Amino acid sequence: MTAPPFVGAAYPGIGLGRLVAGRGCFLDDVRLPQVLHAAFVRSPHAAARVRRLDVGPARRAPGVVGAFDYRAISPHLRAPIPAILPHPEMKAVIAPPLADGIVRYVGEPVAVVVAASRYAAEDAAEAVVVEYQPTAAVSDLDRAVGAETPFVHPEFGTNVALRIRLERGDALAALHSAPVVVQETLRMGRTAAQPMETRGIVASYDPARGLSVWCSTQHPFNLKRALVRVLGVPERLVDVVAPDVGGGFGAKVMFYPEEFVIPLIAMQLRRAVKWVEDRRESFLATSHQAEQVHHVQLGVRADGTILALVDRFLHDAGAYTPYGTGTVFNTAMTLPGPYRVARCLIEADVVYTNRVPTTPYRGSGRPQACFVINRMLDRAAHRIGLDPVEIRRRNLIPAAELPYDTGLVDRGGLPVRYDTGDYPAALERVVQLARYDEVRERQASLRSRGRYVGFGVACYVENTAQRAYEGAKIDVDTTGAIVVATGAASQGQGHETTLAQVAADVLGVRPTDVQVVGGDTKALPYGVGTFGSRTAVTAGNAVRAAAEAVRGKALRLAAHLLEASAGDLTCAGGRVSVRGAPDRSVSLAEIARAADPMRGNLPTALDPGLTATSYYRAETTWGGGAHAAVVEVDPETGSVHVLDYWAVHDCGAAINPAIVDGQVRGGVAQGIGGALYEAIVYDAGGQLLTTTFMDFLLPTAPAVPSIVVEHLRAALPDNPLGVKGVGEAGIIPAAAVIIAAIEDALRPFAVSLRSAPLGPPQIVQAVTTQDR
Ligand code: MCN
Repeated sequence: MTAPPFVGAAYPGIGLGRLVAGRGCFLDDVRLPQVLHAAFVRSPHAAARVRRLDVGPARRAPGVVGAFDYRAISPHLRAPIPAILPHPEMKAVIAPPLADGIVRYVGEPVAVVVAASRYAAEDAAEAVVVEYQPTAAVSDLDRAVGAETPFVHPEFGTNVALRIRLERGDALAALHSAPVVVQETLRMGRTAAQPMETRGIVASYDPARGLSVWCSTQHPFNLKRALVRVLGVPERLVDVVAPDVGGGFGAKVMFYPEEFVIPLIAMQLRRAVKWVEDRRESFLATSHQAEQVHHVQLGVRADGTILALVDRFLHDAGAYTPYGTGTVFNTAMTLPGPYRVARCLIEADVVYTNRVPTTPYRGSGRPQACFVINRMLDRAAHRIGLDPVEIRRRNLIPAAELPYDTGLVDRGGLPVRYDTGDYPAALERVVQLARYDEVRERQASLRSRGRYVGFGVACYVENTAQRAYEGAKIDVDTTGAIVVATGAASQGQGHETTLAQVAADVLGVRPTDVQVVGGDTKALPYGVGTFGSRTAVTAGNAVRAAAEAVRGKALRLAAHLLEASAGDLTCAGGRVSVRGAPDRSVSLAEIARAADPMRGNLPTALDPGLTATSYYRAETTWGGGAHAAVVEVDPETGSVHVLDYWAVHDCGAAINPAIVDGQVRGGVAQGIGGALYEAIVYDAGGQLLTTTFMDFLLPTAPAVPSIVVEHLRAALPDNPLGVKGVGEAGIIPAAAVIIAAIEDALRPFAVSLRSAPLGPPQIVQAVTTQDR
């Protein structure tokens, strides 16, 4: 019998396969002795002054060890919570960890109680006395910029936190003289990532060992830096670990109040403290995706060629701006998509409302941009009697024109330049896969029998790994175990497989021989985290560079041990051998032992240890592709059945095609959710009405068709692995495709669809009012 691989077998609870075997370690699995449990008191009002707050009754409740409000924690705060991507011109407000006399959204944390059990903490939280004086709330994005609106932050005298303007050429003049102009108000609503695992944090403190934090976060290294700043603890005394994270989808990127309150209380009480968000709390306290409303005009020639795009849009920040910018720039700079738009004017207002703050959600602003440009192309095509595929053909940037300068700039003021891609090839392939001609024939024949099927298509671009960096450290220990440490913790993206593959390829071992540790700040000096479809590019290339350095050192040491020249050696099967003389070889374990300066056989020119650390700083690389779908709509009930879905995408070289397929399919499923089901709804008073999965619908298995995914490998981007990101690619065009397909199905009813998500009531209304 061959020996089992090191990973997973020797160390239960780590390694590949543990998640499917139920041996993962998620946040709630982190169980520390004598841990206390926290429950937060949250605002029931969208806008109010706190007239009186008394945590005394909670302190006296059974099992309670402490109860805290802002006054109790503020003396221990050394700095405000930092923004992730601050913008110098933004009227930014980041909430303190607990409300300081004013609340600005339903769910804002006001006080916290810690007790021996979660039950005791929840009961005692109800005993906290809070008297609120409600004030007028801004619950609606459109009205937030109206004349009579109250202000979320009155000190600014406006609800507009930031206005951005991107411009190429004289778009207004071009629009004015365009023979055909289509105009629309398009909307994509608020939604929220719904990771299977909600947020949570455990902190323990010991004055000698410092602060140890486990957090269900996408950003462990940044969280460590923020904790150092906010709590004033020296860096060497703070560790953050992101254990297994059960989904993040962007919502676990930002810094949340609880992530500072819990460590602070652990330090005050010198006890371990744990808080795990429940689902209702997650709706109320975890960031949402911003609603956007676009007032857009597209001018085209009679043949459908784009002349000008003018878009003014509102982007809902919610009550605070803890993230800074990012999403709104993503929308603005990707609005032209893969189409040649010689003149455009894009203005966006980031607007405060009394709702949960918004931060990036998978796609981060690009699905909205894709929705807008593709909806407008469909409109223009319909107006001039052109096929929706044909209008795209006439406007896509040809592969020969890449790299292509869009004339726009990103949030750092740098030019937006599509590096590589073949957008027309993606469109042609998706149309071919869909058998477009047959779809039209089937549509006509079904229509004659009273069944309504429709076809939708959309093309997209995605800035991946936008000027991002990541680190990787590889250690081969004296048993031959290979550990790759990186800041890029996984939330389900399969990094343990793909990064192991990259290291294994270089080191000549099996991927199962490599253990990947993501998101442990003790393992690496400078790491970042996982977001913005960056890990393949950043961590992938950092792992490759570190593995090459380790391999180089292994060859040099082996040359010394085998008395051979390094150039004559090969690295395969976990051993370094002399080419042509396989019996003259040493294992990686033997080499690592030789690299031990105490007991080994280390030439003086080499540093000890079979280890290397590398950092990779990426240039933005642009993914892209085309998706298409066929849906059937019942005009009487408004129900939509997605019959077929095709996705053709370019992410450069795929490290692991099966994982890439999974990422694309998962993204499409989420996009179908965003098109048909998932809506965060507030009432006029700013109360959140969707706080359970009965109210907020997620797509279930029957709602997601089998999705055909094809990888298009255009020219490879300029990084050693030749990879682009793909984690968000699937979601970007999905809403544009589905809504277009519904509109196409309902063509006999002459409906114009302008928003997502669209549920049955909205579809029936569009049919019955023949909304044009
Ligand atoms: N990959 C590959 N070849 C490529 C590109 C990527 O094999 N050319 C692999 C990567 O090695 C990685 C996966 O595909 O295992 C995704 O890679 P990448 O595009 O680099 O994205 P990240 O790993 O940085 O993941 C972030 C991205 C984002 S921004 C969101 S949001 C998202 C997503 O990934 N959230 C997810 N996918 C998710 N998938 C799951 N299951 N859960 C989430 O929360």
